[in-house]
Amino acid sequence: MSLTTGFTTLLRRSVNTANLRKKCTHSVAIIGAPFSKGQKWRGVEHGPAAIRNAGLVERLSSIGCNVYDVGDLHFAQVPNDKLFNNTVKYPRTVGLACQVLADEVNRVIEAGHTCVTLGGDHSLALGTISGHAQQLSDLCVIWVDAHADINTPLTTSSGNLHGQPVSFLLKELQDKVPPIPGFSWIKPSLSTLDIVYIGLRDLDPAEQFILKKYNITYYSMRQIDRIGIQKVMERTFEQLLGRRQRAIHLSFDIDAFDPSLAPATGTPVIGGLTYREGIYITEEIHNTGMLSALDLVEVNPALGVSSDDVKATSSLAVDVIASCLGQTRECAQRGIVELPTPATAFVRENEEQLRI
Ligand SMILES: [Mn+2]
Repeated sequence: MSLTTGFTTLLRRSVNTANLRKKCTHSVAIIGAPFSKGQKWRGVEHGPAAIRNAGLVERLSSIGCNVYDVGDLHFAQVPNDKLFNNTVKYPRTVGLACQVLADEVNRVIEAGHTCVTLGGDHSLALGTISGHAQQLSDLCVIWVDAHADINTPLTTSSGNLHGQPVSFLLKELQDKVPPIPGFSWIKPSLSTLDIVYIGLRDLDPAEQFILKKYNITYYSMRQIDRIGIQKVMERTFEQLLGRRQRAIHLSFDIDAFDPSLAPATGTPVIGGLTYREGIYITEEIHNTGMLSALDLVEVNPALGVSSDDVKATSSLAVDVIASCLGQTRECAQRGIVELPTPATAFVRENEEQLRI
């Protein structure tokens, strides 16, 4: 272990201790963001309902969270929303939805909740991260995804904005991002050192160029195979939290998982995270005590082949969120303070029956 790693571990331990009490009274706000215009498939707007139906609120309550479900936001479709540059689809509609969402996230964070946003497609992260940064400008981002979602409006081949949100957020990229209708309200809030990708395995050529040229840290599936998820998380925290403790924004695309685990999603890519790798990531993020907002996006109940596919994908989403918020595979020791003994367990009536 290097000196820096040792120091980081020490720092993280002290934060954990400081947050132990906070965990018991953890307040979590859930925002439903039923939005689909950042990509081509219908159905992803039903993601929030699918995740709620898989028992999200009950699960979070059962692990000790105080849950405030603010319900689903309403997103208007802007009329005559023409292509930008003959390529980028629904710019005004996506821009407006993200603005509405940013305001809500801002409000929820200001009120002191941990903010959970249920997507919806990944273009929404532009709104959640912007809104989060309006309250906590020093935040960092962990982006768990099969894709980097970092095309610019000038490099995208599909024109879908769910493949572009990161390019709008990075300060260093702004001379490459044209002003597009619907997005004038956005202030880029991140530097390239403030974001780490995990799970990548399907990158466009321009995205590869951007990651390399701007020296953005990413742990691809190959890298996870090479060094293991434990090292990946250690290095991630060393980069993002090693110098100072600050809020984490986790943007989790369900397609980071292998499609065998999360089949109901729009852009599945074979060779993704195992269940254990995904849950390890979220457990470690919880253990930092610094998670302030998380997005769970791209669950599309219309795309499962069977209802089992949809159930598997939605309950995986619930597991990810719960594990971000304290559900653990370790002994949690909740509720029970003492084991029952025969003396305390039997009521008098039973005792009498035993005598007979
Ligand atoms: Mn994504």
